[in-house]
Amino acid sequence: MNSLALINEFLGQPPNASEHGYQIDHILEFAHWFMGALFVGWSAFFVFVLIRFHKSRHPKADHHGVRSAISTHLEFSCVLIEAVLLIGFAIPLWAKRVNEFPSGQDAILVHVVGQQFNWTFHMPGPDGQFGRREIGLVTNSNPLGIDPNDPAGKDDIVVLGELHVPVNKPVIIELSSKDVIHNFDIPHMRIAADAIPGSLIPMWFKPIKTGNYEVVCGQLCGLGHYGMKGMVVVDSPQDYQAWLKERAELAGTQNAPPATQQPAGAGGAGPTPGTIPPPGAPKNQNPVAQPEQKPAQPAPSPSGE
Ligand SMILES: [Cu+2]
Repeated sequence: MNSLALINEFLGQPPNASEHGYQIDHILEFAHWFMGALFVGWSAFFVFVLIRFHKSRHPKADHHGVRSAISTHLEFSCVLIEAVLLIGFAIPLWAKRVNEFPSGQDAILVHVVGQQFNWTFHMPGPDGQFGRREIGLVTNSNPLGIDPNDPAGKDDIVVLGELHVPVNKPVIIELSSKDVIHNFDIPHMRIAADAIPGSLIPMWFKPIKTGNYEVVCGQLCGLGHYGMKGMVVVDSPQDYQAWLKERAELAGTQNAPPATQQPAGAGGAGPTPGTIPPPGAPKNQNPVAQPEQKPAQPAPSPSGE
């Protein structure tokens, strides 16, 4: 890191861990120094004016005012520098980020869904196909409402709060929200985008350093907003494969068809794989077997009502 970039560190920017991040950092670095110079310049000018035009030196107001054009030149220079910053650097970089997506074959594709107050990650599993999602199927044990009858969804991987990705491979995220507007922000990866209900927002990054990177919500989304955090773990390719295998095995048990559709004899005593509620869920709840249940409705009573 050069000494000029110290200003980013001083202002709390965490170290960059993504391929494109240095470009964002350069713009931020320049903008921060420029704003610092403006702050010092205008503050000095303010003090100068206070002294130069003090009442004791000008007992009577001068109706002609300032005759020198220097302040006009200064202001015009500021506008020019800001225009260059915006049109010359910021907009082209933004255009590159949103227009030049990596091709689907080289990239990891993840659906990220925000809700009050956590992030859920949805990966397609070994078949590479996302299962159908239906808001009416959302339950505590099926937070994304994956259709249990869709074969493409059987091997899907759904994880709450922690996403693993391999290093040096682009990650394409398709972002959405189940309730209000959130903002999916990974400060170390220099990316952030709003998660908007009803929209699928694409974004991407390429991690270049292994490690754990915090995900935060960048929009004030409710009382629990401060705790809406997650983690992106950038693994070595071997660690990533091991994680994927482990999650795929878990998915095989979690996304089993509803108990009512399992072959005779499959659902013996005790909970069947598809009906294990997540920790903390009401004990009598059997959401997978009741696909018509809406999330807003109260949990069924023990009588089966
Ligand atoms: Cu949020």
